[in-house]
Amino acid sequence: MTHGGEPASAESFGPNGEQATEQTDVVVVGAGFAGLYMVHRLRGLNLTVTGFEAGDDVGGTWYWNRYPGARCDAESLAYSFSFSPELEQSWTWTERYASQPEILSYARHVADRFDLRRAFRFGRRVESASFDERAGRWLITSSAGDRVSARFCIMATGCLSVPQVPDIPGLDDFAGERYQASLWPHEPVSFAGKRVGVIGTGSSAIQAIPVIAAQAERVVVFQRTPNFSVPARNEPLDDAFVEAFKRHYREHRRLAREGKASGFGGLEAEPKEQGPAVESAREATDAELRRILEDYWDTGGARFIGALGDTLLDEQANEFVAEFVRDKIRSIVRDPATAERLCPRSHPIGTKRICVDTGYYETFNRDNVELVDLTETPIERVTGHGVRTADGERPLDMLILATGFDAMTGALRRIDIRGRDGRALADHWRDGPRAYLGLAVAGFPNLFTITGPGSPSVLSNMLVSIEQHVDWIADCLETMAGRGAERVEADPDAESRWVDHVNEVAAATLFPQAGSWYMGANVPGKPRVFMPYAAGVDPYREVCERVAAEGYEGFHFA
Ligand code: N01
Repeated sequence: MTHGGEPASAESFGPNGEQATEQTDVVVVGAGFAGLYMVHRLRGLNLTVTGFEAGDDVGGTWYWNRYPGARCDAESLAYSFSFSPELEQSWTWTERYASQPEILSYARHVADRFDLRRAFRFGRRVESASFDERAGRWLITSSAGDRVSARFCIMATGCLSVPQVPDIPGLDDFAGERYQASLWPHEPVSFAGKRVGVIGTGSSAIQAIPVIAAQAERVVVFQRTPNFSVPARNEPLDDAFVEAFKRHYREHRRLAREGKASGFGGLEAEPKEQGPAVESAREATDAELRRILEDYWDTGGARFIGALGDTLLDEQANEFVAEFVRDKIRSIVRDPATAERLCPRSHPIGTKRICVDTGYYETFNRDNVELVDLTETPIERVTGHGVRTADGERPLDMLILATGFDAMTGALRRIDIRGRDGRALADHWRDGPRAYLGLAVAGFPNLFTITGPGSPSVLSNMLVSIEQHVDWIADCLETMAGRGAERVEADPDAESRWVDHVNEVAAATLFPQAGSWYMGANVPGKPRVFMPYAAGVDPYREVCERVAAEGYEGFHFA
């Protein structure tokens, strides 16, 4: 493997006549967990790799999202690589849900341990990738002027990596400190003695607000849509628990791969399947259902949403669970009017990503925290010194935008990706993303997307899905080498059938009822299509394995 490409041969031309200055076997875009493991596997195939990463170091989402309180909502022992038993035995997590700094340290440790950094060029954003039909190669260009010719281009660009900046009048007039949660500075930010405004109440804000409120003079939360949140019950990991868990690590990993223990709460040292307590809310009395929910609430974590097997399928079951959480909010928040404003009513629970918090609702009992309901008093504009809503201006020293991401497709669409005949991916995806298995796109040979749209991705433990995709891609490249094939491309019909299937699965759930980022609804003009594959990681993995076993059904090799 090389970290620099080799000098390009004279044939390496881009479609517009540009010439590559170097060549490599594979370009990998992104040095998050997906890019790191992809490089590791490619190295095992004896392929030369050139990686690009916009950040100055590895870590991806955990490099950028350093806002106060940032931590994972999957349990550390499960949100980690399984490919190396030595790695999983030697690394020690300190908390049930790891904080951002700890996960970033882990990513750095993995990069060092497997010598992955030297594959990457940091601080460079890939700007374009175009397939040169004649040469059968991709030409990849970067913000630093790189022009690399590669046989394969693998996008490890992340599902939530393009921040969404809201179009609020006057935003740029604000004279105080302004931060985007997902682009938090590397230097310490002090909240002491400051009046802090937070716009947004998704997972990021719900994690950050309690931490900021404990330090700031005053916090004003600008809420447009309340979200459902469940307690994390985070705690330090006990040595004896970790030791016992590690003794069974291989079995824990098997259950995770098969979607039987997702790691979204309630992991025990002994491996155990984690199915719903009842398949349907209709199987139990209301009192029994409440006892089940109480038990999941006490254990903590996002697996709460799976306590009843039909929460995301049946409106009545969903409303029962939603009302349970609303009652929790009413019991925690002392001011009844504030509690009601915090109660979500506009979407079924779980159809927007459930949030996992540490003391979020309790924070609204503090004297220094105010909730502004933007449905009652919308933002008129940001001024030089605060935010003006319909009921007046609130003076602020700091404004934090926790306004989400252009999810799933944003990172791919902002690169000018052109396949055969110069066709732009943005055009191919004009009405919503189209991809075969979320791995490959018809008309874009030798291009792979890790955890792309149409795969379980954001509905799963990302580390589990990343490893599955990387392994599948590596196996595919190995098969190609064995067959002497130079090119692999998804068949347009196979792609269409898969897209239809993904849509059918989503249509049978309550997911499409929410204006969520899963649906692209948070980005003006983005097509409303449910983007992840909602059938679960196990059925999905089986499809991918079957496709490979049947000679890569739906793919053309040339
Ligand atoms: O973003 P979001 P996020 N005026 O899109 C509001 C993952 N994640 O960064 O709902 C006022 O959920 C918007 O309001 P509305 C996780 O998958 C994981 O918080 O559009 N408000 C919403 O409240 C998560 O789901 C972890 O009405 C505006 C908020 O901004 C995903 O990332 C931690 C507005 C955006 O919420 C995204 O989470 C953090 C406007 N103009 C993130 N525009 C963990 O692992 C937007 N909003 C725990």
